Amino acid sequence: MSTLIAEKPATAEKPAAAPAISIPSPASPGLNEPRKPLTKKDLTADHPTWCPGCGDYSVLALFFKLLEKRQFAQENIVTVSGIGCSSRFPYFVQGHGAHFIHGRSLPFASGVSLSRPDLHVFVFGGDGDLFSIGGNHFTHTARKNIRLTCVCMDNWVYGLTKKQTSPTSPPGYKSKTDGWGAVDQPINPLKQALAAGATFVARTTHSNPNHVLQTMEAAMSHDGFSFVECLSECVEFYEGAFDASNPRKGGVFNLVPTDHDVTNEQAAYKLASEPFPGYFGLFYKVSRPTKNALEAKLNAAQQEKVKGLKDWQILQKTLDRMR
Ligand SMILES: Cc1ncc(C[n+]2csc(CCOP(=O)(O)OP(=O)(O)O)c2C)c(N)n1
Ligand code: SF4
Ligand SMILES: [Mg+2]
Repeated sequence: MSTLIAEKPATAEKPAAAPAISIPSPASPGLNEPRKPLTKKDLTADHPTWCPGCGDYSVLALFFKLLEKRQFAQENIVTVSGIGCSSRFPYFVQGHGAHFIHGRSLPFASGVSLSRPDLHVFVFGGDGDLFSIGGNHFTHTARKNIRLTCVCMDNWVYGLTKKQTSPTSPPGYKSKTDGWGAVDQPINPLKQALAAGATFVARTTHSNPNHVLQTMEAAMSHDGFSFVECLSECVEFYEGAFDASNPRKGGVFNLVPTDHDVTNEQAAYKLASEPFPGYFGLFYKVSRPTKNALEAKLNAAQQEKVKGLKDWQILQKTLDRMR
């Protein structure tokens, strides 16, 4: 007899209360059944709301491809962002996520990374979000070598707020904030990451899908703060910005030379200084203890000291020390 069909009691007694634990329906897999492979369909949340032709679509599609390829447990994926067109990213991913305050994605993501070593933490953000209002947070997350992957979807403009000069806009770019053309020296995200102490620094472009996939995969496999600058064209407010890097538009796509030593910081800095379109690929990768590992060690040592004590006893010990 099926336990899923409620039977009428023979007597006038009240029917038994429903069990507190829900019984899985025949369609849902049991705990011991193998999981179905993760697909793009499982990972897709909302329909993206970017303008048709926006480079951000490629980045999202390739992120899905990466997750499908690596077959992470869906509940272990976290995407975090600030504010901007690119920062809408977490809305479109069916996993854990936060669309946080403008410029503050990295501190939020750092907390997640430090407290939950079982999660894969990805930050997606724009050039404005990560290098303007969030510039200070970028520096400190990089120097602390917090284990997460940060992808800057660089379009050289504030897209969401409709065409203001961003920290990466080139001199001469005419925007609503620089009607006569931008005059300020732009930030070079790669040099910024290197100088701050990032342990993985790479560059790619939305117009080369295989390269984006390879770069994101290498970044997420790195044990530390991995930074990827991904050119992502804003077709609405900066059309053609990256044509010089796209062979389909008459440009050139130069890979980082094969003899480049990725552990040589000065060499990486020099390569990153090349004028646009510059190089694409891995500029820098070194191994340095993460804050995650260092802090976990400290925590373990402290916990050892108070082993077996009740919370109030730990508190009492602390208060006694303060006397
Ligand atoms: C504290 C605060 N200041 C300003 C804004 C307005 N604002 C929203 S997004 C944005 C810039 C977005 O540019 P970017 O990070 O490059 O993202 P894009 O839209 O280009 O992808 C600004 C200035 C805000 N939301 N919050
Ligand atoms: S405004 Fe630009 S960055 Fe924003 S969705 Fe449209 S094309 Fe993309
Ligand atoms: Mg931008």
